[in-house]
Amino acid sequence: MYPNWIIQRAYLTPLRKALTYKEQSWTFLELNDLSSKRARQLVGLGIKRGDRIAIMGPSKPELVITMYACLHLQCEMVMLNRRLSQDELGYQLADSEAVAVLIADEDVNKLPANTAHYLFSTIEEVEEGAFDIGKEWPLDQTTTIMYTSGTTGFPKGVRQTVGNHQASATASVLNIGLQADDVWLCAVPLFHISGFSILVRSLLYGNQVYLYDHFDVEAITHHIMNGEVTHMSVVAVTLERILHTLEQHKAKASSRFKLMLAGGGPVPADYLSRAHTLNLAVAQTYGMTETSSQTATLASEDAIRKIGSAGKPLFFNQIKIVEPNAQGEGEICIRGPHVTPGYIGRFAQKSATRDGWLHTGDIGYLDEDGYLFVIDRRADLIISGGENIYPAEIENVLLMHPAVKEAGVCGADDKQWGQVPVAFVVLNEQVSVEQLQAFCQQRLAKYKLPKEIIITNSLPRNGADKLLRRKLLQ
Ligand code: S0N
Ligand code: AMP
Ligand code: MG
Ligand code: MG
Repeated sequence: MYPNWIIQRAYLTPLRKALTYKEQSWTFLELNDLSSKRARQLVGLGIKRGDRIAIMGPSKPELVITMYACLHLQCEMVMLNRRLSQDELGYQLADSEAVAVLIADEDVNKLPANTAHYLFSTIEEVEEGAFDIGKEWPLDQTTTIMYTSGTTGFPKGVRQTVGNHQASATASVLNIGLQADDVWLCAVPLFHISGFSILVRSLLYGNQVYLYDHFDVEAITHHIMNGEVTHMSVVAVTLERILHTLEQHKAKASSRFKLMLAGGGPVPADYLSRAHTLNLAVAQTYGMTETSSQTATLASEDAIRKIGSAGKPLFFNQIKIVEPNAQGEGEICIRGPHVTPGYIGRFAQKSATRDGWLHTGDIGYLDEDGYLFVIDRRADLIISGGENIYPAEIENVLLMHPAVKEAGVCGADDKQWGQVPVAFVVLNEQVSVEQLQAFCQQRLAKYKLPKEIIITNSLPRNGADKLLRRKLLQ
């Protein structure tokens, strides 16, 4: 058993700043008090220890307090992505069988019609129920469930346990180091592991989180220039926005700023060289939902010497390349205490690992010094601004339209988002591209909408009739 992170942190460093949002800050003691009260209010609503609860809201203190309340109740939190369509959210709510949905007032219209829910503003007014907050947690307790799309187009709910998060945060600090006055700027969504792992690190390390509910590039770049924050997590698109803003201001990163963790997809080498010129330390990292954030991270001193690499595994983690070709390139497999024990819902029976190894489907190699290079992503995965899109998700929707006989989707390079999806369809009756777009709009998150839908006579297939997505754009 391990101590309840929130209680333990409030005991160890009660008066340290834990969270800053806009002009306001909270200490660890205050967050513990507020979240304990919120936990008892949830009990007042009938929520019980261990219940599976879905949560959605923008990255504001209310969301952090609600999440910490659920941690106190040892609930399994299903983290809903605010960008999803009602259909997509409906799928996750049904698949997860969450017994309650807790939602920020401003997000309530995103829920499918007739979804029972509790508004944050309602919960705040509820009378507290009696509840003994658990002081200890077992390692195998599921804390968070994050949906990540799959090759079939049906998203899988990934379990992340107390043990997964603790191992991830511990391995991160063994690699990056820590000082008491470090401040991690969080402008990645808390519903992704990129964001939630920042909260976990804060609780385990006792450092402050500077929270943003949207990507305010001017304000964020000024914190980096002034050294008001020391760490930050970014994806390629947000890294580029910061580089561009620093360049515009003819400014450099403060020497007090220590490290930017850049992940969620490949980072163009050009960004890394520009960062170097701007005095901005960037560590490329390879991480995923199934591994509760980083598996490998490149030390910033190697950023230029090993440009393009995602680094070496963190201390507890192992990486092996399976079935390598003559160049040593093969499937990246991962083992470690940060790897998920498995999925929920329709994929509950699917094992996440084989002989203890997570087969990622990503292709890469380890160079002669043991540095990981990721060269290709699993199952034609498209990454747009750090959000994953599986071609099958879009193809499945297009195929639901009666006029569509065949559909194929692939990623096209895009200046703004890195990649965007493009669709090719073969029709069996007349339909306009606009009608197909409207059909998709009702069913898919905005970032998944094909930038273009191209009507064609046939799709490229191999001898076994398998769609060759990579040939679509040729
Ligand atoms: C890039 C972001 C910030 C863009 O959001 P922005 O600028 O605030 O846009 P909005 O105002 O919300 O919307 C404006 C228009 O743009 C469209 N849009 C928004 N986002 C996207 C997108 N990604 N792709 C395409 N279009 C997008 C909107 O639809 C809207 O359109 P219109 O105008 O038509 O209405 C935002 O997307 C963002 O925050 N992205 C990052 C998400 C993220 O964190 N991904 C990582 C997920 N992976 C992991 O968590 C595992 C890896 C990991 O753990 C990690 C990753 C990074 C760093 C560290 C780690 C770690 O290991 O710890
Ligand atoms: P997710 O499960 O949404 O977090 O997505 C994880 C996936 O993002 C990985 O399986 C990779 O395909 C991709 N990815 C993450 N980090 C990198 C990286 N450094 N380089 C290339 N692809 C990455
Ligand atoms: Mg994902
Ligand atoms: Mg915005």
